[in-house]
Amino acid sequence: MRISRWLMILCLPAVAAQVERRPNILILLADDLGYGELGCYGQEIIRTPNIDALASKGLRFTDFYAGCSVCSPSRGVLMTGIHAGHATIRGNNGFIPEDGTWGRVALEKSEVTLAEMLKAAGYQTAFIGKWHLGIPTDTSTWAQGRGFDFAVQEQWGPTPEGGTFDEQDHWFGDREKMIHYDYTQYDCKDVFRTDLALRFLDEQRDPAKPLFLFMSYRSPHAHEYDLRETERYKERGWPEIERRHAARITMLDEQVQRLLDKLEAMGELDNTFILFSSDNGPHAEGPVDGPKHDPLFFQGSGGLRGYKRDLYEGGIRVPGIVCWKGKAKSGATAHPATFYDVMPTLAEVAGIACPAQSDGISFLPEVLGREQQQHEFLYWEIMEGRNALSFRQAARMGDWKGVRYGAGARTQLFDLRSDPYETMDVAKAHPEVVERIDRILDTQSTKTGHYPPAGGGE
Ligand SMILES: [Ca+2]
Repeated sequence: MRISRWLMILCLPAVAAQVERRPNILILLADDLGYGELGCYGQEIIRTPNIDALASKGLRFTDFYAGCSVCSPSRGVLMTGIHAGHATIRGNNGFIPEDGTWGRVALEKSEVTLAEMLKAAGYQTAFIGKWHLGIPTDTSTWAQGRGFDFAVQEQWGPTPEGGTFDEQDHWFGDREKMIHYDYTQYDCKDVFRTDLALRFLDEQRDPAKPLFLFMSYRSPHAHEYDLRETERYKERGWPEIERRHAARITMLDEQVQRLLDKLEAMGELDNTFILFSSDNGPHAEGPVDGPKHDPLFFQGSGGLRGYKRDLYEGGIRVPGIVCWKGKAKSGATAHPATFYDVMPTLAEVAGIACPAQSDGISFLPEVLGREQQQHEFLYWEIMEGRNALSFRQAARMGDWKGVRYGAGARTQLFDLRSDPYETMDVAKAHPEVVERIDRILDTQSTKTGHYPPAGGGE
């Protein structure tokens, strides 16, 4: 009797703590990784066994979409749950009316970030890697200023002191400490970032709180020119830029596993909701004066039309893998979901209300095998240049996909069910569908001085 009472006293608080403890949340975001660049999405050359294994244990979305087709706006949509037509950031650079120039635009302080939402719910929040949502000269717009307790951020552009940030430098918090990334010390930048994550978990993890960790990787973006690694795929005899491209993806795959192994060793993995994705489709870029990566070399878009900056499927449809041990169903789903669904999804995972700003619908029911609410439509837009032709819009409504290239341009229409590669514009045959899509495209883009739809600013 005495022993059992002692056992009860010993066990009860632990059980209660387990029940109360919200799940950890881990976002793994690749940079410019195409729909077809993982084995689990049909890639036959580049090896990604660890991410493939993750997908086999969880749910693989076949129709998962980034927030936009280029870095900043896509990441802004992910971080705020607001679609690109309502978002503050709609291109990597925006028009700055105050001085008539084009430059970086930061998330508005009125827009709640994922980190702010989860921090308010008691999470320890951590960010490592590429932020791309702030103004270089204003650290209040950096990750540390937007809800992350711990942040190490790669930064480039002008410094407040009138200099230029070295893109290899990674800054802790509010510029209180800098670590220079030296490629001769690591096989690639994502190894360095994973080392930072493991050190954070060893030294600064607060076990009393659930964890939100956002790993914002570099691979396979073209801007990592210098690479110590020289061995992977050497025997294939490919052009060096293609060998490096494949090697970076395989190394990213290895780094994901290192992090998962660490979380498992800490006993944190089982109660972790994991989302793996990419911020946009594959690129066709390389060093300024060097050869460019050919996205067809490995069929990076998986055959989908278009690449980074396109609003055809190849620019926006990306890998989307969710794993949550014992909870997420396994297999594949064709439920169309997108970056602005992530905020309501994570709010539901954490058991909290989603900020009203979000345009998204939680896809957690789909992950858990329950009845899933569908979108009436999905919407994207991008303003990457400085004239009306640079303004692009797209909407998906069921299997219909409408695309407009240029402000005021005619809407192209594709039937994704019969034509997933968007080869046949069937707008003329379906004027009633075009009319419905046009209504979406005409109403979903709110006005913003940073991205005037008719261009201008020059
Ligand atoms: Ca990107």
